[in-house]
Amino acid sequence: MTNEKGFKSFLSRYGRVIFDFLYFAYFITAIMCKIFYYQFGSGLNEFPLTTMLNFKMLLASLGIVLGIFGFTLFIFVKQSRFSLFIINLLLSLVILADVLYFRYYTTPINMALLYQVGYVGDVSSSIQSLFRMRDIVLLIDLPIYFVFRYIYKKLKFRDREYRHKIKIRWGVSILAIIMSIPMFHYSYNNSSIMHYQWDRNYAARDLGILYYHYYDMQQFTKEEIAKRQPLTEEEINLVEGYFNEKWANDTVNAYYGVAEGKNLVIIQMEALQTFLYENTIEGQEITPFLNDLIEESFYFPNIYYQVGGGNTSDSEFMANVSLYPASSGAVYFRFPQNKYYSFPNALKDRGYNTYSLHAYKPSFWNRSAVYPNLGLDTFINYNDFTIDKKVGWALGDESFFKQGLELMNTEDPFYGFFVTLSSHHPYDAFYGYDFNVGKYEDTQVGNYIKSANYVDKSIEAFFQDMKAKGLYENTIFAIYGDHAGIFEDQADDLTDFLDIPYNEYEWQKIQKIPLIIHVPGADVNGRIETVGGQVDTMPTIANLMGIDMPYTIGKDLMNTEIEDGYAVLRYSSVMTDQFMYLSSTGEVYDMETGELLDKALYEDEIKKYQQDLIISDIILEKDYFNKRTIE
Ligand code: GP9
Ligand code: MN
Repeated sequence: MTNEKGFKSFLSRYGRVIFDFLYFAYFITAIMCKIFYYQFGSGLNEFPLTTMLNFKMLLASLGIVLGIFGFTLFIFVKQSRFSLFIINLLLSLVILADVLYFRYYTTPINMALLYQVGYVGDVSSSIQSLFRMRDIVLLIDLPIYFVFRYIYKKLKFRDREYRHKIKIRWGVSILAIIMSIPMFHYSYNNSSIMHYQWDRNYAARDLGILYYHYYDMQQFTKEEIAKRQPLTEEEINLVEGYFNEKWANDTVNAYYGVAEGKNLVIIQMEALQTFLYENTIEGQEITPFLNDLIEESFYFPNIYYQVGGGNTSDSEFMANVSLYPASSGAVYFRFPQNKYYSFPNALKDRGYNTYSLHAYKPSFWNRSAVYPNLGLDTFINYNDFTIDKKVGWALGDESFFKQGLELMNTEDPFYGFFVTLSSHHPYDAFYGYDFNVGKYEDTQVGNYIKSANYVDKSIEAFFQDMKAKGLYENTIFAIYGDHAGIFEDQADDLTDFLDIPYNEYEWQKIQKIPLIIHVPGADVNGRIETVGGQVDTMPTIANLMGIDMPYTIGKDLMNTEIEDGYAVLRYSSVMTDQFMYLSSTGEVYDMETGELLDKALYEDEIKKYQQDLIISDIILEKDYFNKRTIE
């Protein structure tokens, strides 16, 4: 009797509080389980559970969950159970969307998708096919809220305990917020945040899916605000003046349309620099196939790479859009949804099917979000290939080309944008590759040379396949390297191989990538020594295909006099056939001899060329073409 009485009074005194605690514990556990399901189900985090990486991810996630819980409780202190239920529902739906999206794109959903909601109808069948029964765990706990509600009503707590309960709720909320901060900060401070600019999956892996969404929203909002700022009068005058002058000077159009109506194949080769071509080692040509091809093609030996923080993806952007990449970070992450006058879109208008092909995860460099906006309609990626022969990061280039060709519809006119991968730094995959590199055997430079030989063979096999399918004659090919492959840590071996001294001038001089444009059957070829950069590829191809692309920053190299050639690098160095201005040293060198020149004499010319960067940055950062076209 006394016991029962004691229990009753205990219940009437603390019943509500205990009830609250049970519900709060359920809420936190449920969200943590869902996060766990995402992190390990996606494979971003791997067992064993007890690694430092997993610990930091779980700690950061718990910190964030406690923070969300604390704030919700603080603000909605009177309707806390219902508010927490709504939060749980929303987070569950977001994580479910992440799970489904990840299964196809190997990345969680992101804010940039808001621009693509129109496509949801097209993908609803694939959403269904991506759903697995076990995903129910993300929603299965939701009815528990109603169970709590039912029991609460049944228990009929006495109203005089109400104030007591509110005070405790405030206390709990503040405690949760205070605890959340060091938890999150410990993990945050011990993670490599800078990696997130290359692949946001790293943000999800290191600090959990909730942090990923915060990071994504923060970046998205920043760019959205910046690009919504109205264009100033000065910016409009600058951009319009620039294009008007460019068009007025665009008077010669040699070779216009020689490849009109042909299919287009662009091969962007990973990390291959110009010095590998038309070069030998131990008496053998490094790239015998492409060396022969050069003889029957337009070959441009003086093209500098112009990539910035987006490396491969910046190179892709320049080839398809002919604008410079972003002044910092990767343009694919910073401006994925701007309005661009891209070449794939122009080709689509002319009835081409457009493909991008790359045998790596579609999330990398934000490709899956950017390609549709560039008009690259079908992205044939890692998920679509059979990884029958791995070389380095993923599928070897040889199989990549072979399978890629089969995966495209080549019955109708097509544009295939092939981005190779095997020759990726540090070339370890080529230890033991059968090609004699003499004293460079087992060095990075040696492996790099071998990788170039492998890529050469892969492209040769691809050309054979194109011929066997009867596609070769009706296709224009452009082949180029995306950026440097050997960095200054290997300067000793490389300068030894090239027999050049090691200094700023000589090093910059080899920062060139090859560009080969091959038009079968047209009997057009030649060596074009004009200095240029990656922004020039697209206008050059467009001229050959007879397509006008007025809003390009680059120039048509076929129609630029040698003395008018130049390349501005992303960090504002300038290359011409006369001089080299290096922004890192602030010096101007004679391009031929490397002698120092009087900078004052070149300042105006340098500024004139650098204007390209200023115009391109306005177009990107203000999303210029979304606001204005130029008549
Ligand atoms: C990854 C590949 C490599 O998909 O394109 O990118 P990189 O590291 O060269 O920028
Ligand atoms: Mn690359």
